[in-house]
Amino acid sequence: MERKGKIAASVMCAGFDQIMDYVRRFEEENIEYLHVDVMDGTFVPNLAYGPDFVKRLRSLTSITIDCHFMVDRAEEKLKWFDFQPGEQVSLHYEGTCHIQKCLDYLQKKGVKAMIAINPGTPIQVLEEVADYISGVLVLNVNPGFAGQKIVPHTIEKVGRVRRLLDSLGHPEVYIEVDGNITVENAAKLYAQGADIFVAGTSSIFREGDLKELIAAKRKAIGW
Ligand code: S6P
Ligand code: MG
Repeated sequence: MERKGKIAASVMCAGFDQIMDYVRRFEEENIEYLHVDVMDGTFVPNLAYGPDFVKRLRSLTSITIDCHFMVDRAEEKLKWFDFQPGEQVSLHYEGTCHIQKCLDYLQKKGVKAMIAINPGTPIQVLEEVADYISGVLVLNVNPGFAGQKIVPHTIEKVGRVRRLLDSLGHPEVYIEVDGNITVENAAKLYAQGADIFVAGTSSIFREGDLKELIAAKRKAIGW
């Protein structure tokens, strides 16, 4: 069966004065998701987008929001955001001791709840939450910043995650990959079973024609 990977364009990689120009281009190119990194300065050593930004962005585009929640105590901060049915939100396993409760809260709102795992986090943690998720976000870098190099073992880790989910009876749970997803890494991760590919400075926010950069990325992921 033909499997076409989807692209989640990372908003943090657009200069703040260029975000909406990029969003319009992404609409023309049918980019599937806008990846919005939320960082609280404690879970990761960086600060980024809050509830007002996400709300405004949602009102300005029809592209689905894909929110990557890199925060401590997600159980409190989640409630600050008015996530909508159909949107995608990934929560770090390492960021809350109430992961099942948070995922369940999102799923009950009709939000596609995802669990995110850092490069050093064992995949076995997925076993206890596989019934409460739509997807898994596998971090290919330690989160916090754009422009980092991939942690090598995270490529084959994606294959292990795919096989684990299948063995748990969840072939429908999809896998997103984030961090240094170059065209070359995208092809390798696609072969391991990844479904959604975050696009940042390594692929589309760089010198060159945006249409061509997107086409090259699509080609690597089954288009
Ligand atoms: C990193 C963040 C990512 C980046 C993205 C940047 O903490 O979660 O979503 O925005 O990885 O892409 P690149 O190609 O610069 O690594
Ligand atoms: Mg991210």
